[in-house]
Amino acid sequence: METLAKSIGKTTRFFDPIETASREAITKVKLERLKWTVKHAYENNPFYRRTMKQHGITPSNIKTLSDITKLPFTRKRHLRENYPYGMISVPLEEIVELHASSGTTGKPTVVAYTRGDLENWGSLMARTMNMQGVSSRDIVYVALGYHWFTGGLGFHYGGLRLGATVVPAGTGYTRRNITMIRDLGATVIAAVPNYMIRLAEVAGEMGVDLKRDMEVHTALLGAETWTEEMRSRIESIWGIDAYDVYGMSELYGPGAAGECHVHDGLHVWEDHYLVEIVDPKTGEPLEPEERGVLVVTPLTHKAMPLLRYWTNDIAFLYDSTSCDCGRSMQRIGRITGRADDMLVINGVNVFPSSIETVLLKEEGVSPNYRVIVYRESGLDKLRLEAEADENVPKEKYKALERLVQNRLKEVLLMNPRVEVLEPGSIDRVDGGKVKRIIDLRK
Ligand code: DLL
Repeated sequence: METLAKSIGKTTRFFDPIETASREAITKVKLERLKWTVKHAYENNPFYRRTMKQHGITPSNIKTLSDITKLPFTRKRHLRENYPYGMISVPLEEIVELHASSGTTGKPTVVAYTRGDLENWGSLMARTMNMQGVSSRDIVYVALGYHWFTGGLGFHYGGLRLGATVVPAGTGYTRRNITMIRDLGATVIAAVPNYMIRLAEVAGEMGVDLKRDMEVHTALLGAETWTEEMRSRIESIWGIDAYDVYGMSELYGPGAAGECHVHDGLHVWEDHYLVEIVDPKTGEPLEPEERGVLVVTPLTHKAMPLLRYWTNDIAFLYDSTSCDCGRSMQRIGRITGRADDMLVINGVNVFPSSIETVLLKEEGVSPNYRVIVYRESGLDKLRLEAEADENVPKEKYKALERLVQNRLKEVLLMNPRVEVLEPGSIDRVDGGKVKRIIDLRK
């Protein structure tokens, strides 16, 4: 994995030859590794051995890639039930790093890495970042959490592997971050999309001009749902390219998939991850281009193999595996939400991302918003609260409310209440994920 293929300009430079391998070669690697993973889980993990026995399956039943559907799904609750070390499939002394989710909705989920796992993760992140135009000449400013969260260390390891200069900034201290991004001449920022907007707001307050005073050319963004409209906004405020990076702690962290410069879907690193899209209700496989739950089987995880992990993220698989960037790895559409984020409002399915798309089409409204759903006289009602941009005078708020309301009406097939608020009125977690949905019907 380590060899940097010949450099022939940004768009055709590959970190690993497998990125452009033939479909036959990719399928061969996937099948070999799938067999290894199932055997490893069966032989070294009591939870998987028990589950597979209950389903009457042994590793020898996995002969083709489609045999994977014989295996049951692994869900987050299985990780919680086996807290803290029950999913680990190597002796504890082989574990060199542990992370855990914050555990706000139950016990935390612990994820573990052997030294080999960390090397794979670093290589996959290097591959992703290289695809997104990062090189050894860059100064990568990592404005993501470094503690339990995998975001900070994921970009850190990837940057180191590329030979870039990595700044482990973390989140918080936003004014200091602006000063350091400027003074160090950082060229790449890794962050949560919303934090790029926050940084821009604070830079404005400090009189720092993002285009004149900064060297940043690229932002590597992920960890929460974001839209094309959010990308356009970030790109135009900063004058940079913004790339989508997908991952989750259970899949090492960031770096399971990412966008190339074509910005049309995210390439999945198929030699390390086998992905399926299934119906959220029945679990049956869906066709390409059909939206459903992303289910992932990591193919090289040693410390914590997972079989058919139900990510709960909603995406679709592209029909074609050819891309203008030259990579032959399959693509998924950007994540549009989590299966449990989907709101059913008077029988209509609505994702927060479709609300964001409408909202950000309007000049003057910021991406700081939240949606409150409640019930009145037996009917579902929706209130959208969104902050105005800094430069919008208060007299304009009412007109903005009407504009957004009219547009939302068409998407939601109902009449929402819209409130435009002063900048800074909605609580946010600095650099963290924002709670966009408040469902008072539950
Ligand atoms: O968020 C890892 C990560 C860090 C990915 C930085 C990308 C960049 P978790 O905290 O375990 O890990 O959260 C994983 O975040 O199941 C998705 O719901 C969401 N998510 C991650 N990347 C994206 C993305 C990290 N690019 C959960 N688009 C996942 C939309 C994303 N949602």
